[in-house]
Amino acid sequence: MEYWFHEMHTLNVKLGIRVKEEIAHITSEYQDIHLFNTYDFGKLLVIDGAVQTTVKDEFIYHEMIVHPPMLTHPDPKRILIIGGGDGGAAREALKHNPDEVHIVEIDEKVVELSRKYLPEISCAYDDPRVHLHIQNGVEFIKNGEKFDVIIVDSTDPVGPAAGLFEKGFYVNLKKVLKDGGVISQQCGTPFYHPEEVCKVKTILEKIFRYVKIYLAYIPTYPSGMWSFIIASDVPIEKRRKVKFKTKYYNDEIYYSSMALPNFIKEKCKNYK
Ligand code: AG3
Repeated sequence: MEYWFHEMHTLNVKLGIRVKEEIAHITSEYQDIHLFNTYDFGKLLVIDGAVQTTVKDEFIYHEMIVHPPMLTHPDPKRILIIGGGDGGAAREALKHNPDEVHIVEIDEKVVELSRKYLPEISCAYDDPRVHLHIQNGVEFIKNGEKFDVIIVDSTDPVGPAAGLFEKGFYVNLKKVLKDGGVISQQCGTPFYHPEEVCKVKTILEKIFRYVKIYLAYIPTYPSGMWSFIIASDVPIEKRRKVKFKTKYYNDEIYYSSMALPNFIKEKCKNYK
């Protein structure tokens, strides 16, 4: 019998990925987590029915959520990742030779499962510079420790991650950013939900001097068109070149990913 994983992208559109086997299924305190082995995308991590990452296309998301903010900062040494329990963002951040990378993940089951079954993504945990905090990100940043770059690698803005898309969170985030600090966050699909990224942009513009939306193409996410946002009080410029091998990111992509189609620009212009 053929076995397919489906994610509903809208009420009338769904993505199907043919599955070889289910590796694990855990209902944690916060969410429902599945790990599948699939034919075309390798291992697939699903939370509450939404694709989080696959071994085949995770490089696009993880390189793009990490390298633009890291290369905007002149010398990022202390990095905070909020969410990102699979370790993929930390793996990319380590390539910039920071002193410390702190991961604040609310759900220890995501970490356990990723460490056990997704070593190609979670390998960052073996590095002594990586520190894991099992805690709610909203609470963690109230402790006042400061960082050069903060990356918000969360699930969709519903359920446990909803608080990571609200003004109060961003105000506190800025308080724990050192001078010249830079933040990035994943902001959903601008094809189906341009209002989500425009909302975050509007909030961030009240808090930071420079804010830019940027895009990447992620085959297993709704519509394939994905948005991220970068914000800082220093101009958003590429201050260094990458010194390591990348599979998606390159120096041209730093700027080209920030070139937006008109439907997003217009949505954001009219967003109140
Ligand atoms: N976090 C963002 C996943 C959002 C996908 N949404 C969806 N499929 N509806 C990914 C975490 C990877 N470290």
